[in-house]
Amino acid sequence: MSDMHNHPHVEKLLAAVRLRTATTPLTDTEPDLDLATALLIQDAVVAARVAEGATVVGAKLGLTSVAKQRQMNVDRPLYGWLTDDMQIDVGQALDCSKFIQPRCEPEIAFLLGRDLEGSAVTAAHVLAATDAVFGAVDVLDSRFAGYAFTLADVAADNASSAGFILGGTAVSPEGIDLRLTGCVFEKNGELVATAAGAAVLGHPAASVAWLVRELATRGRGLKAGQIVMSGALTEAISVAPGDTIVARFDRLGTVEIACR
Ligand code: 0L1
Ligand code: MG
Repeated sequence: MSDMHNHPHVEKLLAAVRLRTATTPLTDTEPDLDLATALLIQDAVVAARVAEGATVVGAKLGLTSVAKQRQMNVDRPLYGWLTDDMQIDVGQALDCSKFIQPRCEPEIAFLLGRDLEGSAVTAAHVLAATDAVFGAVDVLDSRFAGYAFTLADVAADNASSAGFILGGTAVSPEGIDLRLTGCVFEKNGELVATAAGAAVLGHPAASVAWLVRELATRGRGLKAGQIVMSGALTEAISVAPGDTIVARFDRLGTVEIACR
C-alpha cells in the first residue's frame, strides 16, 4: 500500500480532486491495469485523505444493479471507502463548487452495531449486526471526464465516492423486508425513477454481505459504528446549482437536498 503513495496514478487522481478538474482514464496509459492493482491505488488515494485529516467512517458499494453492470459491461459490483469529510448533514446544501461533475442516487445505508468480517457472512449476519438503516443519497463525482472508465479505473477512483447524505430517520431493520422498500426519486419536483430495495443485488443486506466477503479476501472487514452505503436503487442523475433532489423511501423517510 505504502509503495503506491507516490505512484503517478495516485497523483493524477488526487490532482483531479484538488483542481476540481476531470482527468483521463488510468487505463489510457496502462490498458492492462488489473483490479488488484486498482484497489491498491484506491488504498493510497484514501490514505492521502486520511493523511490530510479525514477519518474513514464506512464503505460504499457501487455497480450493484444488473442494469448498471450491463451498462459498464461488468459482471460484479465494486466498493470504495467513505470519509467523514464526505458527509453532508440533513438540511445542509450540496455545494456543487466542491465537485467536478456531481451525480446523486438513492441508496439504503446501514449503521453497523457490530464488527463484520469473514468469508461466510450472509445477509442474515448483516441484518443481525445492523443497529439502524437509513434512506440515503450517494453523491458521485467521477474524476474521469464524462464518467467514462473501466472497472479498474473506477475502483482506483474509490468508486467515484464524493459525498453521502443520511436521512434524518434511523430505523431498526427488524420487521422490514428491505427488498420491498420502495423509493421515489425526484429532481426539481419531477419524477426521475422509482425502484425497490431488491434492485440492489436482490437485497441491500446481501450487497453488504458481498462486501464483507470481498474484504475478507484481503484480510479486512467492517467495524461497529461504520456506515455502509449498499448501492443505488435507481440510475444516478446529474445535479447543478439550483436543483433540488428528493428521495422518498417507504418506512425510511425522505431525504431532500438543495444544490447550490
Ligand atoms: O455508487 C456507485 O454506483 C458508483 C460506482 C461507480 C460508477 C459510477 O460512478 O457511476
Ligand atoms: Mg452509489
